[in-house]
Amino acid sequence: MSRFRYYSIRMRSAKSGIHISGAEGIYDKNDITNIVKEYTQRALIHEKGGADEIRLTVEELKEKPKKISSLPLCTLNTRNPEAAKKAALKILSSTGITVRAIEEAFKALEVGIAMRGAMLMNIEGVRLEPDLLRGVRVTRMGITKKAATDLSRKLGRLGLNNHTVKEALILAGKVHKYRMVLGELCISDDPNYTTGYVATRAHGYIRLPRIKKRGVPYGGRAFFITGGEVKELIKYLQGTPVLINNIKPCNGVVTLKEILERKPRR
Ligand code: PML
Repeated sequence: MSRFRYYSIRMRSAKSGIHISGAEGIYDKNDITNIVKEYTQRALIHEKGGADEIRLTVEELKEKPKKISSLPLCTLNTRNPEAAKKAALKILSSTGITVRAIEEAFKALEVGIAMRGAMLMNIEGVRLEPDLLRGVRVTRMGITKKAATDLSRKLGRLGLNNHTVKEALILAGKVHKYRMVLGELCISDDPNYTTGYVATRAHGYIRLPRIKKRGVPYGGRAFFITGGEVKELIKYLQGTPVLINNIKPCNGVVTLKEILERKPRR
C-alpha cells in the first residue's frame, strides 16, 4: 500500500541580490509540476521587477502535516501610521505584552534593516532570536485545496483575494497555534504595500491599513513570546509542517472597540 506523500515547495527570488518575492505551500506529488511552473512565473513577473535568481525547493515531508484552522480576519480603518500604531499598541498590550516591547518592535521594524525572518521578542522587549540579523523564518506551511477555495471565496467578498493576504493569514495561522506566541506585528517590506497586521489567538488577524507611508522599502515581523523553550519554538516555526484545513470568518471593517470587547478565545 503506498502511503500519501506531502511535499513542501518553496520559492525565493531576487534581483541583483535583493529579495523580490517568495511563496510556499504543501502539496501532493501530482501538483509539483504545476506549482513549480506557477511559482516560477510569479518570480519572473513581479511588480518589483523580474528576478535574476530563483531558488526553488521541493522537499518530501518526513512527517504528516498538522491540520489547523486559520485565524479569523478583519480590518480596522486606520487612517495613518500613527493611528495604526495606536491600535496595535492597544490590541497587543491587552494580551499582556508590554508597551515597551511593542514600541521596541516598531522601532526595530522601522530602522530599515531588512531581515529574512522574524524577530522573537519577550514581553519586555528583549530580543531572543539567535541570529539578530537573519531572524527566524517560518516555513513548511500550506493550505488544503478545499480550504483554499473557501478562503478565496471569503476574501473575494472583501476584495482581498490575493497572494499577499492569503499567505500572511496562513503564516499567522501556523505561528499562533504555538502557545508560547502571544502576539505578532507585521509591516510589509514591499514599498507599495502599506497594510500591515497584528495577530493574537484572542483577537485573530487584524489588518491595519496605512501602517506605513508608501515608498518605504522595509518592514518585517515581530513575534512576542512568553515562557518556554525558544529552541523548541524555532524548531516548530521552521520545521513542523502545518496545513490550514478550516477557514474561520473573514470580516470587513470593524472598530477597535469591537475588537477589544471580543471575548478571548482559547
Ligand atoms: C508581506 O508578506 O509583505 C506582509 C503582508 C501583510 C499582509 C497584510 C494584509 O493585507 O492582510
